[in-house]
Amino acid sequence: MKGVVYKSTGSWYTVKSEQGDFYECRIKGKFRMDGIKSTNPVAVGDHVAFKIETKGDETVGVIHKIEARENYIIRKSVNLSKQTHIIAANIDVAFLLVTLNNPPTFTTFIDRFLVTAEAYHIKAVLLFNKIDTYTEDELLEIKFLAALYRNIGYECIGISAATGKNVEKVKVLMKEKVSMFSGHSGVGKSTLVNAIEPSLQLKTSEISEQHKQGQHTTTFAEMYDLSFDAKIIDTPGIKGFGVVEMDKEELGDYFPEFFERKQDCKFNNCLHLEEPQCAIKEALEEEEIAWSRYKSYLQILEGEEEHYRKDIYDKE
Ligand SMILES: Nc1nc2c(ncn2[C@@H]2O[C@H](COP(=O)(O)OP(=O)(O)OP(=O)(O)O)[C@@H](O)[C@H]2O)c(=O)[nH]1
Ligand SMILES: [Mg+2]
Ligand SMILES: [Zn+2]
Repeated sequence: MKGVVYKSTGSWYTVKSEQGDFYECRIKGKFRMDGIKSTNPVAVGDHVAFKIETKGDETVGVIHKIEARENYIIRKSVNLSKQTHIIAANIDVAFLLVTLNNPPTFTTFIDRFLVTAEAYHIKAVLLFNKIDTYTEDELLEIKFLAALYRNIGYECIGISAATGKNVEKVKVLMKEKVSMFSGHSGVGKSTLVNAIEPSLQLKTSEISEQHKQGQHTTTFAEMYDLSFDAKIIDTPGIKGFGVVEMDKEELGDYFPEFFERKQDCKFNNCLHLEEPQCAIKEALEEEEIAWSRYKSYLQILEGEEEHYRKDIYDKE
């Protein structure tokens, strides 16, 4: 049988079959996917093949195959075991909730999120939440930010999870897709999910309660079916994405407005720093590229040694 993983606890996986039934499954044998040494070979969102095995009264599913992933998001383990934890797979849209204040979301945080979404090949959408609370000046600031990111090609929507303003527009983007919501604590992720699907209320509060008690150091994601043919993956404790491993030369490729100009740089391995005839620096001077984006780029580039480790991939 074929199905999709909705929940994982590390040793058990809840799989929904194509017929719509849920099965508790184990995995058989060793899985090595995408050359990653991970603590969990099967993740929420994975498309799997499984068999039903019956022993006496007990029926368990056994997963024997994982379909190739469209994408997946990982978290590095904190120790040096070179293991990664796959949080979720096959995500169609990643929404980032942004608030100006209460709490503040800085452009560097937005840009890190977007870079990671690009690297993961996940469509990213920015939701400027709490628009019911802003002053005229603050609304102008939101407009400025939305224009900046729209100009690069990202979809931006001003919403209010509290009043329901533009929540329908979010639902339209979610239809027939697997979505994920990210953002700092307090930006309104739970409120938005509840506005989108009031019947999920209970589940989301359960999850955050569990999280508050801090019992779960490992994060297990869970997928939910929504009433309007959409799915969300809830990842408690994940405010953004983890940082992806990449080469310095690669980073600029995840800034779309840099990527589209880089063929005009004199050097094809230009890092857009002090190199002569750099198309990115020129576009920056012409104000075609935002300084805030370039600042984020530098910050991520400089943080590379610290944040980006290449050795977590299993190179055997
Ligand atoms: N005025 C207003 N308040 C909002 C809006 N969205 C969320 N809030 C409030 O902001 C606070 C935080 O919202 P939550 O939904 O709990 O935020 P969260 O992102 O789930 O936070 P964590 O679970 O800690 O990550 C709550 O008091 C909400 O009522 C909005 O659009 N307008
Ligand atoms: Mg929450
Ligand atoms: Zn350059």
